[in-house]
Amino acid sequence: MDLTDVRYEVDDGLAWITIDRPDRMNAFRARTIDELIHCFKRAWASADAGVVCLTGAGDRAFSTGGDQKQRAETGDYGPSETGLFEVDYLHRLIREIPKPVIAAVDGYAIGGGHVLHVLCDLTIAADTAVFGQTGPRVGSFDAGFGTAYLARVVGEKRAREIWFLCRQYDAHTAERWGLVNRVVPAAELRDEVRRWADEILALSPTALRFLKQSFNADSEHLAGVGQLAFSGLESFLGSEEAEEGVRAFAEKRRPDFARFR
Ligand code: S0N
Repeated sequence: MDLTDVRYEVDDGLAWITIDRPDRMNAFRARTIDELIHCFKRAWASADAGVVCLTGAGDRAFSTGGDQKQRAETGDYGPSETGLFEVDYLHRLIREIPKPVIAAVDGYAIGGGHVLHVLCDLTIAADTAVFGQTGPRVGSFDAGFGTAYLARVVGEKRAREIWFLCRQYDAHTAERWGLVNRVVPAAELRDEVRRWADEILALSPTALRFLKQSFNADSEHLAGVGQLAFSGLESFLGSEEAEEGVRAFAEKRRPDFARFR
């Protein structure tokens, strides 16, 4: 597959998967999701890769979720290989790849980008990282792993706060809440990931595979909730209410949802 939106490199056992759309703050379109799926499968199949790191190009964003400019232009996330927008499949793949996945977050992990880091096994953040969900502001939601699994990570009250207020949280708050494993100065992010990967690479891959699958089994039913939520989202996205969120973002104004109460 020709990669335009994502970079894939393997360095001494560590596969770096980098969302490479810095001009869109590493927001993803349908093609980006196709490429991410391809790269995760490649890392899964590769005996050269024992650990995967998902990150974003540049220092402004890990990922800011679905590409809202694309959505404003075409009403969807653009063309994909199959015609499907397979973000829910990508979520499953990050969980199912039987190798530890580390998110390296510099800058914004927002919206669907935040969900991606939450689903990674571990998160290492730069001290400049910013976390949050925006769905209810831009007319979308991710009510599968994005809500219920998040609540397992940070607790119900905090997960509901994150979604119901759409605030942004700094890296130290995220660390205190258990949303990230470690915060380091931005310049040290890649070296820190390398150190964690090297520790993992010294361990039994089969034991790690069983452990990851065991952790997953306990929350696997959330995949069904996710499917239900994506069906709901598909119906919601064409609505006037969702459109108001997209238009407001494109027009750089606050959305007015009052008439939909
Ligand atoms: C990240 C934010 C907070 C940064 O704010 P800041 O620093 O003030 O910079 P801006 O001037 O706002 O941004 C700089 C430039 O980058 C562009 N940009 C930023 N984010 C996006 C984006 N997501 N898509 C496209 N462009 C983006 C800005 O437009 C700006 O460009 P210029 O310079 O040309 O004006 C702030 O930018 C922000 O809040 N961004 C939006 C974050 C957001 O709402 N993301 C989407 C949330 N929803 C999802 O991710 C859900 C997607 C999904 O999972 C899904 C799955 C299945 C089916 C449907 C969906 C769905 O929900 O649609």
